[in-house]
Amino acid sequence: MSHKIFSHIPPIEYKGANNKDPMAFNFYEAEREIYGKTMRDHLRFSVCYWHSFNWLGNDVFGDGAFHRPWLTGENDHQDALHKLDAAFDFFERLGASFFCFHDVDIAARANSVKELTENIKKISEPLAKKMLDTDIKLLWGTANLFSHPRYMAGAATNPNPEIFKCAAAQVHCMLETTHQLNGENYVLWGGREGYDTLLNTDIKQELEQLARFLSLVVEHKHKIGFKGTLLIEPKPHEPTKHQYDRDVATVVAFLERYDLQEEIKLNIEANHATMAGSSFEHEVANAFALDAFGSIDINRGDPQNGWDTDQFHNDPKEIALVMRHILLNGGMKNGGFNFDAKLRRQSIDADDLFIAHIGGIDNLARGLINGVKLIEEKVLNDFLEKRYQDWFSEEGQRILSGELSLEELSKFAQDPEPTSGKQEFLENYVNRIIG
Ligand SMILES: [Mn+2]
Repeated sequence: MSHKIFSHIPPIEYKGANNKDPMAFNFYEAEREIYGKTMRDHLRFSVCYWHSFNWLGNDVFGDGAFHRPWLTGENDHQDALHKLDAAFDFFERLGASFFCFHDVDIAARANSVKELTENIKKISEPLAKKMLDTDIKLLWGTANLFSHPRYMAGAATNPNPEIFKCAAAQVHCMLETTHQLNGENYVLWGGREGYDTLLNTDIKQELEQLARFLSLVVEHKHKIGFKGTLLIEPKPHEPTKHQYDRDVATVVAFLERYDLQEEIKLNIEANHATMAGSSFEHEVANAFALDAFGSIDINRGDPQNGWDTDQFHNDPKEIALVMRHILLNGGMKNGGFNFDAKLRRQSIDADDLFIAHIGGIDNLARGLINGVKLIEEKVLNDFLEKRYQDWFSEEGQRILSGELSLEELSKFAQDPEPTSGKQEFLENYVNRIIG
């Protein structure tokens, strides 16, 4: 069939660190065991439908540049079936265990919310069969509440409750679909849950609406018995000037205010972290510190611009540092690394989609290996332990437990000898280890 554009590509295999075949893994050995778990189970990487199968390479200035035979422009059920075939063909050749999709990615184009629900139902059956035949699982499902013009002023935070109802209908459908497909998580990305100007926006009102919406989703999750985790994906801006879910700390504070912190965790996207002025490592470490870690959308931005370029991540050092936090906190649970990343517009060959993912997967595998090295050598952990050890003394514990008042502490205060933070030593050490 004309849509089999990957048929010339053999399954991607591990060929060793020194192999020069660009269509092979240098680091990712799916069955290699680390800490009693295979690399496959550590990484739980996922391919996303939207960038890889639903996008023609168009940008705000230019038209589609890619050859994607299943995107005919009709966007009907037949196209959806072709896309399904192509996507699973790709997942299998790559060796992916997981994928992710929005409602609109997988189904035929619809003119109404009701029609979208019908189209989702229609594609769900062949999709479930593909998953069963290939043993490829759904890392998470989500609803697109930002592309359709009805959502121009937000979905849950829209000034019009009729739009809130449309968003409710989409999430209702996708939460149930995700549940039926045994999805491991459900993600809510509030692309337009924010504002373009405060001149037309009531923040307090909109936050109340957002909290109500999330509470409804939580309630329905329990009603249908969905066991996966609900995840919010923080992003500071783009498409709106300001988004309410701007970063990990902001979302956690919001969830605590509305008593949702036990029900909703976070899907941290690497480039959203950098857009928020933090590092990816910071957002992951902060999510663990605040007991809110869920999953990761792995990508990167471009150091020379501030927008969301969604490039494939290619910095193994950053992954090693992130992996260290994940491993120290018990590893990935039902989250994973979803490649929310897209090709550059000039990468028009079918091979390019493989090469991009191979690089991304190898980068994660290399980061995992180096993250383990950072833990096993114990230099960082020993340093941290020593740095905070006085807090574990009897007096340190009395301060933390609240036994000592401000007045009592002021009586005992005396100037200690200063100690070095050793930042350069630690940086040099990390560079030496992960080279
Ligand atoms: Mn994302």
